[in-house]
Amino acid sequence: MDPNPMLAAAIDQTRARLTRDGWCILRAAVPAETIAALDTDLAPAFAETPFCQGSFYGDTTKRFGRLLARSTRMGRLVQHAVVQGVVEAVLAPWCDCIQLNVAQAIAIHPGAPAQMPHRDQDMWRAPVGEIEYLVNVIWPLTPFRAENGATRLWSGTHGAAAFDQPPSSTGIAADMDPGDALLFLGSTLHGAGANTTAHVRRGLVVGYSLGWLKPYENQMLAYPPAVARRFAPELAALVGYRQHRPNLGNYEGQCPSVLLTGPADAPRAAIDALRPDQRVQVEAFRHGQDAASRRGQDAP
Ligand SMILES: O=C(O)CCC(=O)C(=O)O
Ligand SMILES: [Fe+2]
Repeated sequence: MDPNPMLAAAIDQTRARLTRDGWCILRAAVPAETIAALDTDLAPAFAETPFCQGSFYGDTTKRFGRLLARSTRMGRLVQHAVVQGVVEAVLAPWCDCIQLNVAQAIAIHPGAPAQMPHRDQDMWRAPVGEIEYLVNVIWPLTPFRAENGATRLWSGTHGAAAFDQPPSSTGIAADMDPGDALLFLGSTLHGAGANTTAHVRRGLVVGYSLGWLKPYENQMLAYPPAVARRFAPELAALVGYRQHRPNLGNYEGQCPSVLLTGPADAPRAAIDALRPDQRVQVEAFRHGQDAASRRGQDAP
């Protein structure tokens, strides 16, 4: 039996909504006070970060990454049990393990026009309409309303619908309060809305992708060993201190988490990190070789 049937049910229901519509909102996923404290931690970064440049990001918006290095409260969002369970369930068909793709803060300032509708997984030039590469989660730091630039989404535009004509509607604004979480697939059409109010809309995007992809945010530079050493082991694994079997992302042939506990320059043996099916295949081949060499020795 599942050790936590309530959690399993929440994951299942959320996954079903997400894969049906391409997005869904998890209401009151964390206490509003947790988000308020996080917003306070990030206030200096919001103040000192210059405006973005370029028409995709938008020059009336601000963004900064490395959120796990900026606030210890961030781990709680990144490792939210329902969110992580949903993401793993959605992406499991195409990878051995997931990874953190991004943890970025976004401010949409007064007067910002709507962002171009887009699919986040188009950042990878890879087959379209067959695979989900990414699940994104937006955590509002301020209320998200249609007027202040709440993320807009187009239901049913995910998966193979990528080949359909772009919708003519304006989409749906994700009306949310701090503590809520918006989940959407990497294939779902969406974009930040226009901010027609006098107040800044602030939010966080936490994205997870297939573990074998090049992540949007360079996780090893964002969280070098000296920083990742402070993380829970599972969080360090999520930012890349683990191998994606077989052997991907190794350090000197070993799990890169060796850098969290030992010296970087120690001599190391390369050690197989294979999926169970590959291990069986390799061992069968090896046994075949051993049997052949024994027959060779027995021969007169
Ligand atoms: O801030 C938002 O509401 C969405 C931003 C977004 O989709 C992006 O920058 O890729
Ligand atoms: Fe996006």
